[in-house]
Amino acid sequence: MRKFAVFSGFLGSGKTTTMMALTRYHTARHGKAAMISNDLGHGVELADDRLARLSGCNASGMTDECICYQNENLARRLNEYYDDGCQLVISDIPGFGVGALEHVYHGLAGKFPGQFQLAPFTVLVEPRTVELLRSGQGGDMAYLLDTQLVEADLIVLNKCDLLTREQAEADKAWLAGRYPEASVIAISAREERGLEELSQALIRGEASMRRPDIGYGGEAFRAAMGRLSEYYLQYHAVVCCNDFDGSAYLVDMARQAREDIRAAGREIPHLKLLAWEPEGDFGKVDLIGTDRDIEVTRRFARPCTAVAAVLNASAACPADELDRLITGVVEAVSDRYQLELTVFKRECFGMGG
Ligand SMILES: Nc1nc2c(ncn2[C@@H]2O[C@H](COP(=O)(O)OP(=O)(O)OP(=O)(O)O)[C@@H](O)[C@H]2O)c(=O)[nH]1
Ligand SMILES: [Mg+2]
Repeated sequence: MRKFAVFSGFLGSGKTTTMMALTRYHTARHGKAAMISNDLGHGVELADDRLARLSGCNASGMTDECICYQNENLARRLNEYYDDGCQLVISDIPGFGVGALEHVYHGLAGKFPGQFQLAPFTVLVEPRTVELLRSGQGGDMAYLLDTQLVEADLIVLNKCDLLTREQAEADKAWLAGRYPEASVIAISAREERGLEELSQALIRGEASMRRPDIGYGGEAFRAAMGRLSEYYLQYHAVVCCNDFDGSAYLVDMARQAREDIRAAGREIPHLKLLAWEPEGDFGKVDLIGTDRDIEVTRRFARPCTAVAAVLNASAACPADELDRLITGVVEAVSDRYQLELTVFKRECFGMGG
C-alpha cells in the first residue's frame, strides 16, 4: 500500500498532534507510517517538524511554499518513504488548506498517474469552530472555515475530550447534515482516542476527487487571506543561572504575546513556542487565540543551561506589526530571564502576497 493523505484544517485544530498520534499508532498496529509538516517559511526550521522529531515520530518538513505548488518534491519525498517501507504518509498543508484538493490531489494524480493511492481528503475541525459555524457568525474567517469543510471527504472532529458524549454526537450530526458528501468521525488526538477509526478510514477509504466550487482565489478568499501574516524565529539561548525553568520562560512569552496582541487589537490563531536542550529534553507551549488559555503542551523535565528555540506564529495582523510585536516579546521576556540570544533566522510576511 502506498497511501497518501492530506490533513487540512484551521490553525490550531490539532493537525500536527493528530498526525503525530496517528503516525505512532499506525506504525505500532498496521504498518510503518510517516508524516510531513508543510509550511511557508523559507529555509526555516518548523516548530511542528521539530516537535514531531523530538517526540520520536517518523517525520520530516517541507518548507518554502505549499505542497500545492511543489508536486514533484512531494512525489519524491513520498517515494522515499514508500521505498523505506512506509505504507501510509500524511501531510498537512499551510494556512487553511483551501485549494489543496485541486492542487495536491489532482496535481499528483495528473502528473504521476497511478503512482499514489490517495486517501480521503481529510479536514480537521475543533469544537469551537463547529460552534462558530453553527452560530452563523465569524465573518470572512467563517467563510474560510466553511470552504475547507466543503472540500472534505472525511471530517475529523478533534478535541472530543473537551466535549461530553452528547455534545460530540450533536456536533457530528450537525457536520454530517451540513457537509453531506463527507464522513464524520470524532477523535481526541491528545488522549489518543478514535485513532483506530481514523486509521481504518484512511486505509480503506479513497479520495472522491470531486471538485466542489469553492471560489478559490475569489474576493472573499483574498480578503480573508490578506489579513494574515506568518512569523518564524529560530534562536539559541545561553542561560545565566542553573535554575532556569524553560517551561516558565515559554509560558511567560505566550502570556506577554497574548497581552500585546490583544492590546494592539489583533488576533493570533496560533503561536507555537518550542524549545529544547542538547540532551533532547524539550518544552512546548501553544497560544490559540487571545481569548483562550495558554496550553502547556509539554514541560521540560529538568532545568537547563542552554536551549534552542523555534517560534512560529500565524496572526491576523500586518506583517511589520506582527514582527515588531513578537520580536519585542521575545527580547523583553528573554531579558527578564537573563538569557543571551543568538538569532539564526527571523522572517515575517503577509499571506496575501
Ligand atoms: N484538548 C485537546 N487539545 C488538543 C488536541 N489536539 C491538539 N490539541 C491542542 O491544540 C493546540 C494546537 O494543536 P496543533 O496540533 O499544533 O494544531 P495544528 O492544526 O497543527 O495547528 P497549525 O500548525 O497552526 O495549523 C495544541 O495546544 C494542542 O496540544 C486534543 O485532542 N484535545
Ligand atoms: Mg501544525
